[in-house]
Amino acid sequence: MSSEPIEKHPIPDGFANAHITPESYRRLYDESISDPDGFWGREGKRLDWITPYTKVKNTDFTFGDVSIKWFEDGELNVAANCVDRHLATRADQTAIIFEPDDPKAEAQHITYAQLSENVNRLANVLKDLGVKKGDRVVIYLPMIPEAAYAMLACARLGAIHSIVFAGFSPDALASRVIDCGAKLVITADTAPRGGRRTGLKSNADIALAQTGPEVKCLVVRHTGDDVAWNDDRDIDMKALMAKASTDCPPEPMNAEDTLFILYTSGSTGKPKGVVHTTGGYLVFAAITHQYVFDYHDGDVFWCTADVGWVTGHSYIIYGPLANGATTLMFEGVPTWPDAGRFWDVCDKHKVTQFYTAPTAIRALMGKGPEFVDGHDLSSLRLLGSVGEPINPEAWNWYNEHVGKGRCPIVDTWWQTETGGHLITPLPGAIETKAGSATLPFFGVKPEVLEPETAKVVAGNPAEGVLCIADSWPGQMRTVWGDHQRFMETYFQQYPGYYFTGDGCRRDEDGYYWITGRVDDVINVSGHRMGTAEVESALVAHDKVAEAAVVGYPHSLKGQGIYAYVTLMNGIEPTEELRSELEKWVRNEIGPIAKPDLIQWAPGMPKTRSGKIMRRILRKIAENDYGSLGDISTLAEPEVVDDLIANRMNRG
Ligand code: 6R9
Repeated sequence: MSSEPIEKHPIPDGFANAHITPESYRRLYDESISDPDGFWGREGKRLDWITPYTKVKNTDFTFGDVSIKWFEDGELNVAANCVDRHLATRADQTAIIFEPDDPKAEAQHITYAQLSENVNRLANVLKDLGVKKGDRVVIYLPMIPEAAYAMLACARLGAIHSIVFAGFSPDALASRVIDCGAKLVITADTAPRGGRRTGLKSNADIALAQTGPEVKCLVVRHTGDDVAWNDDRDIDMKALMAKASTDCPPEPMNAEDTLFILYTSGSTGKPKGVVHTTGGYLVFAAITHQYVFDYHDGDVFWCTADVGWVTGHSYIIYGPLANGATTLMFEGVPTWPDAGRFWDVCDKHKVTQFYTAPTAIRALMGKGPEFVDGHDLSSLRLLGSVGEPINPEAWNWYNEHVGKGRCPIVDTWWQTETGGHLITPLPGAIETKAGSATLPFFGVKPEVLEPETAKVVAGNPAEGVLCIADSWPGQMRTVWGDHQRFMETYFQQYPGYYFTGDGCRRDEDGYYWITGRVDDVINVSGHRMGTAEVESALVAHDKVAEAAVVGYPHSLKGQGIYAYVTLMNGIEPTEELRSELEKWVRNEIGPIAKPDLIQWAPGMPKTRSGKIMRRILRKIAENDYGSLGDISTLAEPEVVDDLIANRMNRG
């Protein structure tokens, strides 16, 4: 553990009137832990309830009996909370600013009245297609306003949406459609990004050929590009919306009815469908959006994530819209037409809070300060970071060049499973340190445990695995269709706790520093990837006998994907085969899963019982082969010499 004192950045002057101050943080945090019913019973009232709840928290982390319920006898509708209830006071306020990929195309300002009209029309379209409460709808769309309409239209009807990131392959799309039993896929003709176009409809065609004819396809004609059309299955969304009524009554939903499923990678098996429900999730998304970003009326909030990830769900759509905010949706990429695009957009729309990922910051940092330094950026009050630990160089660059030293940086640690921020600075209450997620949000009780003994490490400093001792309203409720897997993944290893999968240390001031995953999950440009997923894609190739995948430090992506591949007998390792395998993984999963380095491994380091020793593979991939530790238990220790001699990362 480093013993150098790390400089604390004080609360900036402009935050004296923040929603949460140092004093109220302490007081409310203590209350939220000692009296969760009192704290959340009050906070739940930030939403409009059709039937008010009388119970607040009813949760059990006991392995075998895990059950998580919040506000369980209340009824509400998420779309009514994100749209209808703002109409009396905000009908003409912009709800969504849409900034298209092409900087020359005009931005759209969609008011709450227009949002309401579009959501109601689309809900009626879905209803006419037979979508009812509890049905699943898969959304495979680019970052366009229709993605927001589709999410909210599902919520209005009580249908469960599952968004599949538009960068995923047809196979990945098909397996999710099948796993959740969706009856409808919503997609678009093509998706422009960085001046290039991806054929989403053509991907959906390949996926739907695998799912059976009962799944219909609703298509947004977004670019107008020509696409294949199957009259029995494909439906033009905008044409039907134009004819649909603008009035579709919201379905009353129980607080514990499922709002959405979002697939995420774990250390084993196929991605799992993380289930979030209606009441607790929305309360948590709304309160964190308001307090962590210190959102005030009139602010323009921009989260650069994609709606295909949880960050897009909670902080582009649900949190901001529940709060009646103005939220910006950006279709493009940070580096096109040049590395100044983010800052052009900030200046153009007078963005006040800007929330992005360290991987984007590092990429822009690498292009040089000239792309940011010429920009005004005086509208910015706060910066945010999410997705992976932010290294101090990136933090300092973000602070100096983007925030001009005036803006607090909120480094928000959370997960798909947590629904919203769990450990994060509150800008008016908590001083920051570069690289630390700082302190827990209200209602969150982190504990550091010894990985081997599961004992709580008391006092500061502490180092170990990060667990959470009690439930918070935004917590995932189950894995879709597999409650057993939910319990085994999160509640078995450390009994009585939610296990996050992350390692961490807590410093002398009680600040948390997330050190990264302790399981076989790697974090590539802020995207979660199970090494097992990439391995199973590789071994599905007929020339591959065995594959082992690990992460290694990558200067832009945080972690890169390093694959060790053993070929079938008699197959020659060639450069052509290497690129064929790269392409193969892209097609099986998506571009984000493409291995950065593939090493031909005539043999894998295995124990005598046949288990691959990943610890050794990780060390070699990290170019840290001097400290391999004990390899005497290996079946064939000599394979290690070959792997070291032919290692791919010599950086
Ligand atoms: C929101 C999101 C979750 C994993 C998580 C952790 C890493 C996210 C972080 C962070 C350090 C932060 N992570 N935010 N690590 N500091 N501020 O990213 O969800 O895609 O499920 O990833 O990302 O390892 O366990 P998700």
